[in-house]
Order: sequence, then C-alpha cells, then structure tokens
Amino acid sequence: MFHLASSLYSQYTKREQYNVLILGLDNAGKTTFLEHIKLLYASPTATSQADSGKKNNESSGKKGTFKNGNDSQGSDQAEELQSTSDILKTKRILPTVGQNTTTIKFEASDKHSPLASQFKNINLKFWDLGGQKSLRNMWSRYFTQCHGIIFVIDSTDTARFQECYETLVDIANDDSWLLSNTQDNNDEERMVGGNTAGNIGGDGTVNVPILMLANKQDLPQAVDLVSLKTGVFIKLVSELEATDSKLLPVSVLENQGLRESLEWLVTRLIYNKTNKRPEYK
Ligand SMILES: Nc1nc2c(ncn2[C@@H]2O[C@H](COP(=O)(O)OP(=O)(O)OP(=O)(O)O)[C@@H](O)[C@H]2O)c(=O)[nH]1
Ligand SMILES: [Mg+2]
Repeated sequence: MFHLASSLYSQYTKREQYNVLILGLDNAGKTTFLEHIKLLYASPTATSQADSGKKNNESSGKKGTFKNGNDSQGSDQAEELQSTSDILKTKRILPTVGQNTTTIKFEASDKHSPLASQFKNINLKFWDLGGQKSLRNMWSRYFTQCHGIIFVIDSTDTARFQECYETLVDIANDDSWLLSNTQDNNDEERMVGGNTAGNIGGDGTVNVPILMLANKQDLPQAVDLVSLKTGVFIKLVSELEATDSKLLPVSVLENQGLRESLEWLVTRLIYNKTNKRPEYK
C-alpha cells in the first residue's frame, strides 16, 4: 500500500525536464545569460555546477535577497530588473573553458496568462559551453540529447557576424542530428555519452528549436534587429526556414527580453515534445 501510494505520489509530482544548450562565439554573453537566469528563477532546488577543472565564475558580491518575480507586475518588475542586474554586475564572469550547468524550475512570468498552465511542472537544464574557436568542436557531443538551443550573438561585434552565421549553419547541419532520437521514457541521465534510443530525422538538419538572441542591445553601437535580419543573417533566415527558430533582441546584462525569450523557447519545446521527449524527474 505504501509503495503504491509513494509511486502514485512520485508519478504525480514528476516534472518534465528539457536540456537546453547555450551556444555562441566567445564573449557573446552566454555565461552572463545563465547567471541572470539563475537569479531570475532562483528556487531552493535550483542546482548548478561548473565542470571545467576549476570554477569558472567567481562571485565577489553578496548573494542578497531578491524576488523570484514570477508574480511581479509593474513596479515589482522594474524592481526585479534593477536588483538582478545589480547583483549580476557584482559578479566577475570569466571566459568558459568547459561547461556550466544549471537546472531551474520554469514558471510563467504572468501567472494569469493562458500559457501559465502549460508551463507547469517544467524544469530547464541549461548547458553553457565555452565559445572559443578551439572549444567549438566539443559542442556536437551534446546535440543528440538536447531539446533546444539558445544561440547568443554579440550585436556589437559586427566584424564577427559572418563567423556567427557560419557557426550557426554548421550547428544546423551537423551530422549528429542524424542520431537525434525519439527517446524512450526512462529517467536516466543521458546528456553526454548517454545512449540514444531510436532514430528519426534522417536529413541531417537540426530538429530542435533554435532561439537566437541578439545580445548587448543596451550598448549604443549594437546593431538592431531589423538591420541584423537584413544583413548577413538574411541568408540564415532563409536557410533555417524549415527550422523552428526565432531571432530576438535582448540585453542579458540588463534583463531586457529574457523572460519573453525563454517563454518562446519553452512553448516550442512543448510543441516539439512528441519529436524530442523530455526527461521525467
Ligand atoms: N553591455 C553588455 N555587456 C554584456 C552583456 N552580456 C554580456 N556582456 C559582457 O560580455 C562579456 C562576455 O560575457 P560572457 O558571458 O563571459 O561571454 P561568453 O559568451 O560566456 O564567453 P565564453 O565563455 O568565452 O564563450 C562580459 O564582459 C559581459 O559582462 C549585455 O547584455 N550588455
Ligand atoms: Mg562563458
């Protein structure tokens, strides 16, 4: 009886977990993004680790108390925006050599929105990987088990837009997507070096949503969204046409557009879940 009750309880309380890769060139703002997400979605169960030999990011600031912000409206939101940005600015973030991972409990920013009920019981596990050129060949090891990609672009680094474009095209056409799978339903950790179960796809192109973030929009020299879309990235827009993708302007340092971007991604992860089944935790 006890076993039945406890198994029913654990079945009822299980959460869907989606693995999200954070990719992009070095200095794009990937780790800053992750650090801000940790502040915005802080919960007692949020876990994080730096797995790169030595700890990647040192926090010199006090932890502080801050609002979760999920029920914040109006001035509360402005307060959140202020406080998490301020906390983040006290942190010293170093270039990533290995990976940083964090799991958050995702929640809708507006509890009363029609989407809020869809967003219940969802965990996002983020994998922030180093973006230096020498580290990029490691990325594909993570593709088979990822459910979505966030690709961060430094909107001020016009000299490297072409490199950004080529990197994204390489990601989208990587052979690893051929191994992409309709996962079985076991709960084992399979992100890296795990088993793949079954094959679908077959055309060698990415089959998970890609959220592209045009970051650093707080800086005056940042290229705006319209110019980005009509510049070098116009080719990308047409090449990724068949892919579930979106390019959004953000400032991860100033908390501009973060929650909205994540909500787009989670909507697409849910939509894609018959294709890429979540893990159940
Ligand atoms: N002004 C501004 N600076 C930002 C923003 N996001 C990140 N930065 C800065 O950009 C620099 C690089 O940020 P990181 O988060 O370390 O970049 P990364 O993509 O993780 O780089 P790698 O780990 O080398 O791949 C840091 O100095 C950040 O403070 C932003 O939205 N606005
Ligand atoms: Mg980094």
